[in-house]
Amino acid sequence: MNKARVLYGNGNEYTVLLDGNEISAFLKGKLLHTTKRSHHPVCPGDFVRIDDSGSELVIAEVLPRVNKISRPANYGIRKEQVIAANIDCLFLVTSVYSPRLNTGFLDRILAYSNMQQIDTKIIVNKADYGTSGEEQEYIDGYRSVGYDVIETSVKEKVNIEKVVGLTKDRITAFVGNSGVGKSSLLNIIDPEISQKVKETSSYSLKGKHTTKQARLFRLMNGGYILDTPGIREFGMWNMDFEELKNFFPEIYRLSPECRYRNCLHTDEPGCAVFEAAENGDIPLFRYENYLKIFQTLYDNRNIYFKKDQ
Ligand SMILES: Nc1nc2c(ncn2[C@@H]2O[C@H](COP(=O)(O)OP(=O)(O)OP(=O)(O)O)[C@@H](O)[C@H]2O)c(=O)[nH]1
Ligand SMILES: [Mg+2]
Ligand SMILES: [Zn+2]
Repeated sequence: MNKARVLYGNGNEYTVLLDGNEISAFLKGKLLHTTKRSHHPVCPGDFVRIDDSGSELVIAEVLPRVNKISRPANYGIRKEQVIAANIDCLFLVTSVYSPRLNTGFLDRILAYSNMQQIDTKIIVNKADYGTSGEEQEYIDGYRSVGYDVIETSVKEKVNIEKVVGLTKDRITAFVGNSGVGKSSLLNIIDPEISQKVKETSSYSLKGKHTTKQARLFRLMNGGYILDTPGIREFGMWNMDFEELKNFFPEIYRLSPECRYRNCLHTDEPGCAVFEAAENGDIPLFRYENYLKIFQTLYDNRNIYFKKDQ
């Protein structure tokens, strides 16, 4: 049996890369049935074993995932929908205008990708609109805690070369709200795939071109890019509220200075994180988002988090 990589799927037919060729393979039998808590047993980025003994190629086995990007399935919140797997790098794409930068959303994904140990960079697109004082404060805040923030403009071709350079020889997923410019970036990075990008899009009611399916594209530079549909909500699949503190780098770093070793940095006395946020030593917006996400995780602790996974 041969090992292949899944580029994208359509019903039970998947396009996989086998020995450098894009071919169709089918999902059948046991694997086709949705597992108890997971929706979509196979996703872009998966490594699979192909059974070529029959008249058509069959996906016989999905190999263990190094990491995954998932969210609760839209229907039935208790099910996990895996969007992509085995990602080397995540580009969290946002824009300064239409839609505006939403730090609550960014911080959920940043914590999640940190938990999955995926190298993550922030792209602030549509820089041609200009950055307001408030947005600049957010950008500076992310840089101060250690994130790479790249400001781009597809319209004015700003920093596109830099983004292309970062995609070389690796698998990069573009994730973010609808309309921030994920597909536009992909188009300008590699014009040859622009037609394929259109194939995975449809017109929404508002007359906008919008990606409806996650798909991996092979680039000329040897890298792969995963275009994903805009994410409106990002559930923190399988995250424990008590662990959240480990996924905010600046909070994690300050934790040893708190009075209590198991401080959750919510309202404990002698909390170094609270103090740092109040003094402006760490960005206040990040700490406020931490508290909000903590509350959500706590309220949903029996839905999102199961120790058995
Ligand atoms: N001014 C400006 N507009 C941009 C820029 N990048 C993209 N746009 C526009 O923003 C709109 C949305 O771009 P898309 O690339 O479709 O956004 P997306 O993130 O792929 O959206 P979904 O597929 O719905 O998730 C389009 O009208 C683009 O022309 C930019 O750098 N500057
Ligand atoms: Mg798109
Ligand atoms: Zn604390």
